[in-house]
Amino acid sequence: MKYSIILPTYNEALNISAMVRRIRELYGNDPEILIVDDRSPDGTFEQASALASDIPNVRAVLHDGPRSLSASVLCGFDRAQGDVLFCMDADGQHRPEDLGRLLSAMEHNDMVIGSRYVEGGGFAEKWKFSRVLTSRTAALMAKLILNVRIQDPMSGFFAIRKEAYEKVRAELDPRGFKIMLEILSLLILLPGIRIAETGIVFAMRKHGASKLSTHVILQYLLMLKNSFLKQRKLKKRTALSA
Ligand SMILES: Nc1nc2c(ncn2[C@@H]2O[C@H](COP(=O)(O)OP(=O)(O)O)[C@@H](O)[C@H]2O)c(=O)[nH]1
Ligand SMILES: [Mg+2]
Repeated sequence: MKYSIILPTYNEALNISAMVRRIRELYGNDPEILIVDDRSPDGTFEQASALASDIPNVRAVLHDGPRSLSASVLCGFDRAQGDVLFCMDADGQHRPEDLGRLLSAMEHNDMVIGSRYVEGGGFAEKWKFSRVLTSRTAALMAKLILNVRIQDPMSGFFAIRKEAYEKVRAELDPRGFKIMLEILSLLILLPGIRIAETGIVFAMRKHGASKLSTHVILQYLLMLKNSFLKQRKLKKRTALSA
């Protein structure tokens, strides 16, 4: 199976080389690796370009337009050449060790979600109770509002078949930061789509700081509302064509 790994970056100059090195230690030349940088001021793109010129199958892409995590992931997915597309954080929180299990699960599925809350999943180091509570509440809201029956729709570590991605591509909002959940909320409405969850262990960020700010909660609520409306539109369209 030809697969591509998309690593969105914003100020990950201290993490990106180690991440690419580790992926290659485990999987060699098999995956295409696309680093999609958002014009980081810390020199991440220069690092990514150096990696791309030294290593086969590594590509450095500069995302233009307003800075956005979702738009960067979409930019990577659109350019990737693999039949299976992975999305992973570049800061060390998503472990390359777990990718192999997601890849195996992709043999029989259209989308595989890396989950901290199923067997084999968890946290490498104890997370603050308040953070786990926020993550669980966000997941519960996604379940209630979007009917997404997945334990960990917030993990951000996932794989999808390019074919399945293309079916929902036109509906995706490039402004957000939870692209996995957005894709999932639309894919569950399509007939015959197989989705699975596989355990992943969330590690601590290696260097630097999280890019998420306080208004993410508001952004998240807006995203739920918009995804809910999109689901309604898609359901109506499907009912009309049935
Ligand atoms: N291209 C791009 N990458 C981003 C942006 N925000 C975050 N990232 C990357 O997305 C991944 C997850 O972001 P992070 O800040 O660690 O989120 P957290 O783990 O939820 O705290 C990391 O690889 C970041 O460098 C952005 O606006 N654009
Ligand atoms: Mg992180």
